[in-house]
Amino acid sequence: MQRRDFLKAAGITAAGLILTPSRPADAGESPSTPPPPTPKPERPMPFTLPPLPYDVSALEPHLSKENLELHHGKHHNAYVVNLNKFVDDKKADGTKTLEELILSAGPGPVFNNAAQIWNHTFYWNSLKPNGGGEPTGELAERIKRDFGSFADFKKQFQDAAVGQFGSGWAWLVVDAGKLKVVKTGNAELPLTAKQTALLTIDVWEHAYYPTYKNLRPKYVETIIEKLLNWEFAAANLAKA
Ligand code: MN3
Repeated sequence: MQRRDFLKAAGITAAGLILTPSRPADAGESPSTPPPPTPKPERPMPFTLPPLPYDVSALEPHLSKENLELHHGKHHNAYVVNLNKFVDDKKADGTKTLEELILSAGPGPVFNNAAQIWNHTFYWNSLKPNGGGEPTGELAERIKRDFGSFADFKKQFQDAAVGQFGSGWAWLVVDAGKLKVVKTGNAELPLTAKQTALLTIDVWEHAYYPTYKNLRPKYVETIIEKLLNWEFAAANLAKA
């Protein structure tokens, strides 16, 4: 039998040969030589931290680079690490989408971490450098129809964000065809109330303390005037 035929018959492929760990020629077989570690089977991480949609310093001076490094790199990432740990421990189903997990988990740590991943990704997209101002087109008309004026919307959004007691979120949503401002506590989100989110502001203290310390009203006003991404809101409205 030719060597090539033998390898074929034995089911050994060229790739298989390459993957076989090689040992140094002088490793010998002495009993003191530890066996090569058995590699852990590769398990893909079902949930990943989406990158920021802009540079980490792109929202300065309104939100500092340090603020975003902490908020995205530490807080948002921690929710991803936690949820993957729950999947590893068989406490969460890693084959589900984030939305499916949020809707099926029930109150508790799996819901909290899944929802916070979703909320933060939505928050980063709700902001953009040189944002703010007023929306145009369909969204502008719907705001006028459902709030009276942009100024009335702005006041409601501001009041919700400033008035949320403790940690939570302020949202512009579509609820049964009507635009509304709502606020949610902790990790709660419009999805569970069958509302479609258009924009959000994170009012957990970690969102603004590095830049604004305790001045939540100043943070909220700055977000609305300088950073809101109305194109993102319009795209969400189109899908609602
Ligand atoms: Mn946050």
